[in-house]
Amino acid sequence: MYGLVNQALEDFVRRGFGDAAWKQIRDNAGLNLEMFVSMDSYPDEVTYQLVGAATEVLNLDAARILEAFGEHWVLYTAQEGYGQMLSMFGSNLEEFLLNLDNLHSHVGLTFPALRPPSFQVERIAGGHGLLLHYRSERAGLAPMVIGLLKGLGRRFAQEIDISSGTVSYDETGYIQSRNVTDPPRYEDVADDLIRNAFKKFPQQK
Ligand code: 1MF
Repeated sequence: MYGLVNQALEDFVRRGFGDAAWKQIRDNAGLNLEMFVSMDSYPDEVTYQLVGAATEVLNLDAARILEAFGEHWVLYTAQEGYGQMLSMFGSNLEEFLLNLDNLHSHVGLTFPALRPPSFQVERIAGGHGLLLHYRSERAGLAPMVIGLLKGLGRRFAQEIDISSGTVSYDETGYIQSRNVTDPPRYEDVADDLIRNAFKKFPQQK
């Protein structure tokens, strides 16, 4: 992923837990670099290693870290030069979600190494809710999407309720959709999903 993601993760940890925690996480992740370059593309493993190391140093589940990080991402990118771009793609939650694929196409024009997820939005018939389908090449990041939604709720000062969120996933462990008729509860599958995703990237010591 682009260095911007790892930078945002660094910013999240430093603000929330301090510089010492970050240094520990960076060292435990086995990275021998001082800083990330936002425009450089890094292997996904770097991000997974950092989150994996953070679970141990901060003693928090990966799902909780990813969710909080997702919320931070929306605020961070808005402050780090992407505020205008974010504004171009919607002024409320629904509009923004409908435009997310367009936003990623826009970014991808300039930064071709982008491997964006895809979002599809459905109005729930009769209700006020939206059904969000999230598809990604990357495993285990669904909790980050929950946080992204919360961050957007803050950005647009819109109250959101995603407590009834459910996920489904295929045999590869990649989340396919949040719309199935008899889904497992999000909380029940998130843990396994995350654990499996991080198993693929064992920590280097
Ligand atoms: O492949 C990638 O490198 C990549 C990086 C960031 C793909 C997607 C994203 C953004 N996405 C992160 C979670 C990805 C989860 C997954 O892959 O399954 C968050 C998308 C999102 C969702 C809800 C609300 C807002 C969101 O993001 C807005 C956004 C998206 C992309 C950028 C900024 C804001 C962006 C801008 C420039 C980039 C990379 C991403 O690259 C740079 C950065 C600095 C200098 C040059 C290029």
